[in-house]
Parts: sequence; C-alpha cells; structure tokens
Amino acid sequence: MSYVSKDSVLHQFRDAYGYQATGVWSAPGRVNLIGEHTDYNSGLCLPVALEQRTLVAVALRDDQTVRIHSRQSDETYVGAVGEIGAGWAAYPTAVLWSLAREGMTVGGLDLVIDSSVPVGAGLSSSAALTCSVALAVNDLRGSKFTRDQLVQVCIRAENDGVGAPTGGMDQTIAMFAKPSTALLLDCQDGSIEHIPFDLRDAGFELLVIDTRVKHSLADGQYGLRRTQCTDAAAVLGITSLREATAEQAESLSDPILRARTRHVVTEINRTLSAAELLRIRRFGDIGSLLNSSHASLRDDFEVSCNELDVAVTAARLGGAVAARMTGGGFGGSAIALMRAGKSAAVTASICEAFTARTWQPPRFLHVAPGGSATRL
Ligand code: GAF
Repeated sequence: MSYVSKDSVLHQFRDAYGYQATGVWSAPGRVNLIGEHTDYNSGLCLPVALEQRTLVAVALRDDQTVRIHSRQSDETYVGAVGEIGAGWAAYPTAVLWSLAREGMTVGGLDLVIDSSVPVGAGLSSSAALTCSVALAVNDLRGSKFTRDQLVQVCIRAENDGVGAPTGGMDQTIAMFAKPSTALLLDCQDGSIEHIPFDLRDAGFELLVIDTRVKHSLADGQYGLRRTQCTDAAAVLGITSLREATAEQAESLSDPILRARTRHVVTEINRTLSAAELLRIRRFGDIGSLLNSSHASLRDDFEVSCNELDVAVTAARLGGAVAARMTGGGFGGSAIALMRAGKSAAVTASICEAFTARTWQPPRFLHVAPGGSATRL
C-alpha cells in the first residue's frame, strides 16, 4: 500500500494552480471491529482508524469560485460556493454547502485531493474526504466549529448534500481517533471512549481483506435497512432499536423486521462484550463475537455477499482467530484477527479460495490503528 505524502500533495497543488497552498490537512479511513449497522439505531460501534489517509492541500480565494482537483480521478471540478458537484466532487462541495448552511462564510477556495484510502472498499473513503475538507476550511476560517460540530456538518453533507443516508460512525472516528486505540462510540448520547488496541504488543494482527467487489444491489439497500429498522421501532412503540430487547425482537410478526431487530439487539450486546474484553486486553477472546457478528449480518441483516462469506470462511480455515465482514456490506471488505505471524497462511488461504472461483484476488491491508483528522 502506497502512502500519500504532504510534499506530493503540495507539489500537485502547485502543478494544478500555479501557486503555493496554504496548508495540508488529512483524515483517516477506518475499519469497524464490531457494531455494524448499529450507528443509525442509536447503538454502539467500535471502529479503528487506518493509517491510510486522505490528504487535501488548500488555499482560500477572495472570490466565490471553488476549484477541486482529484488525483485519483485526474479531474478538476470548477463551480461556485454552495453548488454541489457530481460523482466524487459531490463530497467536498457538499461539505462547503453544509458549512455555509451552519452559518460559516465559506468563500471560494482551491483544493487538491489525494488519498491512500481505497475507494469503494467499505473503508470510509468518503468520511476521510469530507472530514479533511471540513477541518481544513474550519481552520482557515478561524475555527468556528468544534470537532463535534464538524462531525454533524459532515454527516449532513453526506445525508442531505450527497444523498447518502449514512450514520455517524465514520465521521466520528475520523475526527476523534487516537493511535493504538479503538473508539467505542455510543450513538445514543454521542459519548466516546478510547480503548487501548495495541495489537502488536498483544501478539495479534488485524488484516483487512478488500474483496474489490461492490454489488450494484447495494444501491438503495442501505437506505432500505434504515427504513426497516425505523419501521420495527415504530411497531414496537420505541424511539430507536437501541431500546429493543431480545424478547421484543422475537415478538415482531413480520419475519424481516424480526430478523433486522434481532441483528441490532444482538450486535449491540456483542459490541458491549467486545469492549469489555478489550479493556482487559483479552484480544483473542473477541473472536467468537466477531464470528457471530458475521453470521448475524449474513443471516439476519442480509448485507453480506458471496465474496465476503468466502473471504471470511477462508480466513478462518487459514488460521485466523476470527473473521467478519466490516462496513455497510454487499461487497467491500472483511477483517480477520489472527495471532502474529499467521498472515501469510491466512492470505494464501483467501487467495486460493478466490482463484478457485476465478475471482480476482483481494487486496490486503494490515491495520495499525492511526490518529484523527489533523493539519500536517
Ligand atoms: C456505512 C455507514 F456509512 C456507517 O454509518 C455505518 O452505518 C456502516 O455502513 C454500517 O455499520 O459505513
């Protein structure tokens, strides 16, 4: 995996616009250890920031023009403040729109984006982008907003500006991650706890398996899951599925709503248990929770897919302590937890399983929990 340096983004800025950027900001991608599809149910999740980050080089302009160059797509967007672009440009322009909606005088700017967070891999490349842009503009405009407020600005940018109905997990970890920790996020009251997650010291490795597939079925499925959860809560007469009990889940007559609720209730409990085990550094013991999480996402929440299931099974056969899909699902990535030294056998097992099915081999990333959005 190649990393993007501050110098290279500064060079790209000079090449694109012919003058020097004022500064460079960056924000991380993430993997979620456990607590999947719980954030929009006021539940708990336990993400970890990646070392892979998105960098933006920025300079303010004294007019209302916005120019944004993306190294990944090799395209330059040109528009005015308040307009929301299309494709990749929707994300940074929606942040400017969202900041303006919260009362910031955003003004024009020139911006260059480069990233080592794989796009479309379920590793939150979008929050890495929105959070780096939000922090940059906030810093350059006199730090009007706190990080908590910037998280909300970025959620609204994605939900209302881009039209992607994500929860708040990805934006929160991007803004609040600390190196060598996992972040326990309680989406009911917004509280966070940094739990030490020094894998290497504990003799473990965490591997991300990017299947490199994204099923088009995913379009609309995330929003549908959100609606089903809201519907289930309404039937139960509660504000969110965070308040549901196992008994209430089983009482639902609609089999789909029953299964969705069962996932959310059991996943929140698994996340609490995993956090307790991490606090006492029993990393290996979270394995059965991760495995159960995958089964629940596959069978009850129905957001897994063939490639993720094959990756998870092959990782376990190759010697991983546990494996599960991570992120929204329908493709994207899985994670595998293993004892240090096992990764060659695990990756070989997964590659063999993919090759046997004539699928292109996955991409692998080793997780070293990184830090939050920052000015470099
Ligand atoms: C995506 C969303 F953006 C998150 O908010 C979260 O819901 C996740 O899917 C599933 O846990 O990454």
